[in-house]
Parts: sequence; C-alpha cells; structure tokens
Amino acid sequence: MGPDAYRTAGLAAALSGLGHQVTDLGNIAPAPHAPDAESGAVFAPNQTIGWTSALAEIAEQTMADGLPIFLGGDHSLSLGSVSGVAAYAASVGRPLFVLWLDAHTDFHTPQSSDSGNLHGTPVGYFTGRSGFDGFPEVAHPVPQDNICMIGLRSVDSAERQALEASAIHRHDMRDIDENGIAGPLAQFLKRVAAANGLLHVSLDVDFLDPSVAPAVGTTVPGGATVREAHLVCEMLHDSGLMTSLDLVELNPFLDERGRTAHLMVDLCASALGRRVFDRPTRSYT
Ligand code: HAR
Ligand code: MN
Ligand code: MN
Ligand code: MN
Repeated sequence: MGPDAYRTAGLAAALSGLGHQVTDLGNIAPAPHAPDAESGAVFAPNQTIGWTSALAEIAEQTMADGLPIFLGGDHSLSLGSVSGVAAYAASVGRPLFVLWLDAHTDFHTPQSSDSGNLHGTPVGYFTGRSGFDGFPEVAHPVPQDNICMIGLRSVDSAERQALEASAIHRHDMRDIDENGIAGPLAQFLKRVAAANGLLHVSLDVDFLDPSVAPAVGTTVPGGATVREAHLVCEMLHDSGLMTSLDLVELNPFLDERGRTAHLMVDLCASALGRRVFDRPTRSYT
C-alpha cells in the first residue's frame, strides 16, 4: 500500500516537474521462497529472504540507469536495497556510504531482536553481522565508519551495546536539539565527497515527529520537524552526492487524508532539487 500511496500523492509528477525523467518500474514481487511457519522467533523470515533477493538484484541493476527510489512498506526492504546498491558500488570501485534517517537504529540481528520484526535488522544485515541464517550472503558489507544515523530516540539495549562497540556515527535527537541538524550532516557529506563515495539515503517516516507524520506503525514522539527534514533533503541536493534513496515505513491506513504521504513526496522533491530560491552553490569538499 505504501508505494500506491506515493503514486496517489503525485511522487512521479513532483519529480518530473523538477526536470527529472521518471520511470515507475511498478511493484516488485519477492523471489520464490519456502512457506513461513505460523510462529517462530522472527516474523516471515522466508518471505523476507525472497524480498531481499529480489530487491538486491533490482537495486544493483537500476543503479546503472539512474537514481533508484525504493518505496515501502516495511524497512526490511533495506536488507535488499542497500545490499544490492553495495554490490553495484563494489562493481564500479567506489565506497558506499549510508545516511540512516530514523527514530530507530535497526541494528538488530534476528537473534538479538525482542520483537521478531525484521524491520529492526537491516543495518545489522548490510554491515555483515552474523545470524542471518538462510539470507543471501552479504558479499559487500557496508563499513561501519561509512554509516551516519540521524534522528535516533528509540534504541533497544542489545542494539545500544552493539552500536557502542561499532564505528557507526550516530546522532540522537538531543544532539540535534543542542547543535542543530546541519552540522553533523555537513560533516558526513564532506567525508562522502572526500572519498568519492556513493551515498544511499534511507528515510524512515518515523524520523519525523508523529504530529506531522502519523502514518507509521512505530511512532516515537520527539522527532524531526518539517523544516529539519527539509533542510536535510535540501543539503542532500546541494551536495550532489545522493545516488539512491529508500522511502520506507509509510502505512497509508494510519494516515490522515494523505498528509504523511504528501510530506514524504515534498521531502523527496527537496532532495531532488525543489527549492524556494536559488542560492550560491555550497560545496562539501
Ligand atoms: N527496535 C525495535 C524492534 O526491533 C523497533 C524497530 C522499529 N523499526 C522500524 N523501523 N519500524 O525503524 O522491534
Ligand atoms: Mn515496519
Ligand atoms: Mn527503520
Ligand atoms: Mn523507525
């Protein structure tokens, strides 16, 4: 339902109005997979394996043609999108960086997850943590030091422990309250530019405050404002560095007259060049 809500909210028209050539590849189907048991430690592992294989393949292919935007839907789609983008990055000999805009760190493994929801595991998967039995092997794990998380305010204790032992750059909401959102982002973008990296951005609806973006199953109060989110997207466009994007966790059943879908479309447009006025080009080198 998420992708259809984005279509209804006019995502393609917003981007073509900015001069981009937009191709909607339609809904993706999962690769064939074994049936899932009714109950188990994690929810729908085999189906998620099927989605991961299909998405990784299409991600790697579409990177050669343009800037793919993956619409969801559950954040478990990033097991596939990011691992496929990482395979493409390796094939062109460039390092991959990931900007994770989310209330959550999604750094679990299927073993450490309390909830059994695989949307809590994509960062664990594409950084090459062990415990993803039956999932496609991650041939090109994203280096921890190449990942920046912004918007954090709900971290489980197993994730906290693993993160604190990791080199992942993380900015919780207090950090943003105290220092603003532009500084940490600019710092990260400079590193991407210096390394001639590709940049995948994963935007979870719950990065935003639920008062402005209610259409997500895992709302956490105290999130980014509309302007903070636009500033991130505007800076991403200025940088010219973003090469792929996930728009995830939109649940249209929970929306209020499409306001969350429309806000996400507007943010995507900002990330792809919509602006109020031109300003001198900012360099992140
Ligand atoms: N950490 C919790 C869990 O693993 C909540 C994860 C929520 N994640 C998302 N996307 N919905 O960030 O269950
Ligand atoms: Mn989810
Ligand atoms: Mn998430
Ligand atoms: Mn989240």
